[in-house]
This record gives sequence, C-alpha cells and structure tokens, in this order.
Amino acid sequence: MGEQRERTFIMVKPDGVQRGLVGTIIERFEKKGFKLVALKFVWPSEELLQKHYSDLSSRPFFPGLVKYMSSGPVVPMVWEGLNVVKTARQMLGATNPADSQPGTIRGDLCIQVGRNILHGSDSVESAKKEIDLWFTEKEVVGWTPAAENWVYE
Ligand code: IDP
Ligand code: MG
Repeated sequence: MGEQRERTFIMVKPDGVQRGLVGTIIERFEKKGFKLVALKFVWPSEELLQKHYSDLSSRPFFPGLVKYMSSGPVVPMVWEGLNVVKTARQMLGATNPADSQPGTIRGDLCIQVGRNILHGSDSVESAKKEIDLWFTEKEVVGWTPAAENWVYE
C-alpha cells in the first residue's frame, strides 16, 4: 500500500490555462487511475518560479522561462499513485514537443519547447521539494477513492 502513496507535482503552465486545456490535462491523470490530492489556481510570482526552476538558473533560456511562467495563472496539482513520478513523466512526453511521442500530452497538444503546457517532477526527491514549495501540508488531502480496489489488485 505504501508504494501507492508516491506523489508527484504536476502543473498546468500559463499557456495550458490560456488555451483551455486544464480540464483535458486533469482528465488524463484521472482516467489513468491516479488520485488527485491537491490542486489550486494561482498567478505565481517571479520569485516563486525562480525557486521552482533554480536548477536551471544558469541556462540561457532561464529569464524567458521565468517570464513565460509568470505571465498568467497556473494550476499546480499533486497526484498520487504507484510509480506516479515516472509514469507521469511518460504521460507528459519529452520536454521538447517536437520529440514527444503522439499519444503523450505534449505530443498531442503542443508544438514548441517554450510553450509545452505542463510541468511534471523528474524524481521522487524533486517531487517532494516542489510539493513543499507550492503547497502547505494542510492543502494536501489524504483520502480513499471509492474505486481504489478496482484500480489496484
Ligand atoms: P521538463 O519540464 O521536461 O522537466 P526541463 O529541462 O526541466 O524540462 O526544463 C524546464 C522547462 O524549461 C521546460 O519544460 C521548458 O518549458 C523550458 N525549457 C527547457 N529547455 C528549453 C529551451 O531550450 N528553450 C526554451 N525553453 C526551454
Ligand atoms: Mg524539469
């Protein structure tokens, strides 16, 4: 059961919100069988995004990335389930949508790396950091879906 409680941080980026893709993106994770445990709608500050992307601060695209990410509201979420970090990354597709396989979220719904509509944690460790950065402990809700025994054997 403990393995099913792995968590990842997924965020619809400003272009995903502006293009009306919030529902579509949530639906992909819901239909897969993962459990939503936190969600909000916020217009993030540049300061928060600089922290979120601190690993990329030396990259030439960093200023543009922070500007893009702070250009409008985003939808940060926490999803829970067995191997959710790795599986969610596979569901997202490659960072550059030009390389994302058809059938992945990015592969189906976007075209350029600078407008790739959503974020997903790349490891269990970064998921923990990102969840703590975007949510308080109280905002992450533990619950048991009625269908849990039909998703897991
Ligand atoms: P990831 O989002 O798939 O984890 P990262 O390498 O962590 O990819 O990069 C974070 C975000 O920075 C990407 O999702 C994308 O929005 C942006 N990004 C990455 N590489 C480039 C680039 O070469 N040009 C513009 N934006 C980039
Ligand atoms: Mg990343």
